[in-house]
Amino acid sequence: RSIEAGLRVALQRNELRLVFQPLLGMSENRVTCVEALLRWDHDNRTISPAEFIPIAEETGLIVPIGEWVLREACKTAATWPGDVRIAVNLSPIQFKNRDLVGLVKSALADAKLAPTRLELEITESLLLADSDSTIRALHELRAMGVRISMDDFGTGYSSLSYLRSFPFDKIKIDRSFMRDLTKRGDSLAIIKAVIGLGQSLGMATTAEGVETEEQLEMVRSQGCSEVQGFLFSPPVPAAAMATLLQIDH
Ligand code: G
Ligand code: G
Ligand code: MN
Ligand code: NA
Repeated sequence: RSIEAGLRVALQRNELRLVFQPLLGMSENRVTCVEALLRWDHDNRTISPAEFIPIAEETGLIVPIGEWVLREACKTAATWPGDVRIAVNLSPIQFKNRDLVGLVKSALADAKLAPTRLELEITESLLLADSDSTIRALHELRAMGVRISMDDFGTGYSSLSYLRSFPFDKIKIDRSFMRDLTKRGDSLAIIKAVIGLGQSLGMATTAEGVETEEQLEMVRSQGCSEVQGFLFSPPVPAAAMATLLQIDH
C-alpha cells in the first residue's frame, strides 16, 4: 500500500513531527503535563496517527517511529520550565520488540530529562501481553520514577482486567464519555464511577475531550485530577507550547 511505502521513508525525509497538548492539574491550577502527539506531513496533507499508526503497527515500523517520538518528546520537554511532565503514547508492539526499558533510559539520559518528568500512555487498542516481561518492564520503569497511564479508558474490551494486571498510575477517561455527557445520562454515571475507581485504587484520573465549561465543572466537582481538551488548547507546535508554559509558570 502507498501509506506503507510512504511511511517507510517518512523518518528519513523528516515528514514526522510532534504537536503538544496540555493537561491541567485541578488542584495545582496549572499545566502539570503535556501530551506529545504525532503528525505526518505527506503529499501536501497532514495524515492523522489514527490512520497510520495501525499500519505502522502491522508492519513493525512503529518500532523506529516510536523510538523517534520518545527521543524527540524527551528533548523538547527538557527545555520546559519547572516540573512539567511529558506524556508519550506507546504502542503495545513496543513492549514486544527490543529492550524498551533500555530505550527509555537512553532517551532520558540523552535529553538530560529526569525520569519523574516522563509519563507513558498505553491503550488497549492492541492487547498488551500480560507476560512476565511486560509486567517486569512496567515495574522497572515505575521504579525509575516514570509514570504509566492507561489511555482511552473504557473503549477496549478489557479495561477492568487491565487495571488488575498492570501497574498504572493514571487512568485517562476516553473522550467519547465526555462527548455524550449532555446527551446521555449513563455517560455521567460512568465518568463518576471511573473517577471513584481511580480514587479507590490510588490512581490519578484525567478527563479527555473537555470542550465546555460545563464539562469542566462536572469533572472538577467529581474530583478528577486533570483535564485535557479543546477548552484549554488543541495540540500545538513545540514553540507555541513553550510560550504557553512560560505564561503559565
Ligand atoms: O492526535 P490525534 O487525535 O489525531 O491522535 C489519534 C490517535 O493516535 C490517538 O489515539 C493517539 O493516542 C494516537 N497517537 C498519537 N501520537 C501517537 C504516537 O506517537 N504513538 C502512538 N502509538 N500513538 C499515537
Ligand atoms: O487517544 P488519545 O487520548 O491519545 O488522543 C488524543 C487526541 O484527542 C489528540 O490528538 C486530539 O486531537 C484529540 N483531542 C484532544 N482534545 C480534544 C477535544 O477536546 N475534543 C476532541 N474532539 N478531540 C480532542
Ligand atoms: Mn494519549
Ligand atoms: Na492513545
